[in-house]
Amino acid sequence: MRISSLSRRCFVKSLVVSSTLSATHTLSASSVAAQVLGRSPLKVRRSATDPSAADAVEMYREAVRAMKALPDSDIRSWGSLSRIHRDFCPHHNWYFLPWHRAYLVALESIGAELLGEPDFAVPYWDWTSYRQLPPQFVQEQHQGVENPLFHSGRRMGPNDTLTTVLMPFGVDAEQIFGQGNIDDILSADTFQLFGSFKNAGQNDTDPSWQRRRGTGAKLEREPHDYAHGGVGGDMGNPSVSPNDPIFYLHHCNLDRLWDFWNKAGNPNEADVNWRDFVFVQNFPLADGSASADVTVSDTEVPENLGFVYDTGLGVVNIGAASQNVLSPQPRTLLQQTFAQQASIAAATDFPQLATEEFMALSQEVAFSQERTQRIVAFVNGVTPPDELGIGVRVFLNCPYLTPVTPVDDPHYAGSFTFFVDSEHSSHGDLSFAIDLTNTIRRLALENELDSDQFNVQLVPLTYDGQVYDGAIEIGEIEIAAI
Ligand SMILES: [Cu+2]
Repeated sequence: MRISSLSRRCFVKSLVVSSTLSATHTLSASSVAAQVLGRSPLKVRRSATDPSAADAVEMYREAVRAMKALPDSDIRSWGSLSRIHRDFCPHHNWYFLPWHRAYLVALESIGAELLGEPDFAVPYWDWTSYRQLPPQFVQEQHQGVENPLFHSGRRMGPNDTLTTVLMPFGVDAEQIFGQGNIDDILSADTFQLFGSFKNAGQNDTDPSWQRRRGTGAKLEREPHDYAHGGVGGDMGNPSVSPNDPIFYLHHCNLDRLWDFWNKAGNPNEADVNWRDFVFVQNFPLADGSASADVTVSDTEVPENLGFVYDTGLGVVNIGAASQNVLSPQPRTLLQQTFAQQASIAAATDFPQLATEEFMALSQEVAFSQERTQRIVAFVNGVTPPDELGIGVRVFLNCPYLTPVTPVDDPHYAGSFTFFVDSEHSSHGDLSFAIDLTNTIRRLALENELDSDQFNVQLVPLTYDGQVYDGAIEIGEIEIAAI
């Protein structure tokens, strides 16, 4: 395992305690680094459901117990850590992955400190291979005392799987968490298509952009959002989701997929407004003395943060990012804006005429071997429903669509749900990116693609599989080659 000493130095340099702290609270760069970077050899994050990693789950159980035992005023306590997410978490924008990686590293450093176990590493919940909660999380008691990994109020009971909790919701868990969908997510060729899109208006690194909505890409929109809703209870609500100890294992698996995607040769975002962005004093240091700044580009390489995944050993090569600047392309090709927001009910059609040129381009993209472009539908300006537990299936050009058309229909393109609460969204600020490329290819092969229009169709459903008849407002639908 080689670690680039250069990147390590860069990380050390930029992870500084805010200068607003008094001198007595200022830590030297090297001690901050020692706390956050861990030590050599690197910690290994292992699968919580791998029987040989049972000790990792036991260590996590003890770390959670220790954090729950701290007074709430300690910035490392379980409640304080959860409130960091409530107060700072970015969702549905391009800081989603780096912010949650830094959050996991902070938790890991605190756990290592509290346990006196430098090897402490957060395990991950690989929902692709194991659709139940890991067994250590479902019993109220453990060895005669309260189990710190249990959390009351979950929708998902001890015998449930993501399949059984999502099926009534009209969602096929295999379509969301199955290897086929994960492979499709991993085949994204730009960072934003993989890890969610920036707010289109962002033109600097002002800290206010951290919480401004961009557009959720498939990784966030499907496995991320649906596991939150599927586990349910606090997990379904971004203000309190980290109260449930499964939260960190869920995010650890998303982080593992990001690492895997990078190690497969995909570079991160080259834009300086991503790379140079600073999460200001978001993350507590292991000794609880202060909270540190973290710069996005310093989160890119797990090895520099002191950990590796058991599935992704190897040296990452993402230095190419700066050479691989993607020229910003004009995105809008087909755009439909609704003067009054359109409200969806049952199965609602949004047909748009397309030029011959655009139809030709979309087929070229769909059949290209290189996959350097995608045809993506952006569903923008969405106001979520008042209730939790609503999802929307997206279909393309289906002539016989009804609310019960299944997701294995060739016209199906993807799903989105609402991991939001009133504190985390305002009117019309949600946006979802649905990759249409595979659906277009399928329909073209079966001669089911209309020659002059794309009809994006939205089907809202409730958790008990009924057509949702409340309002979900849509501001705009844009179809673009990106
Ligand atoms: Cu999350």
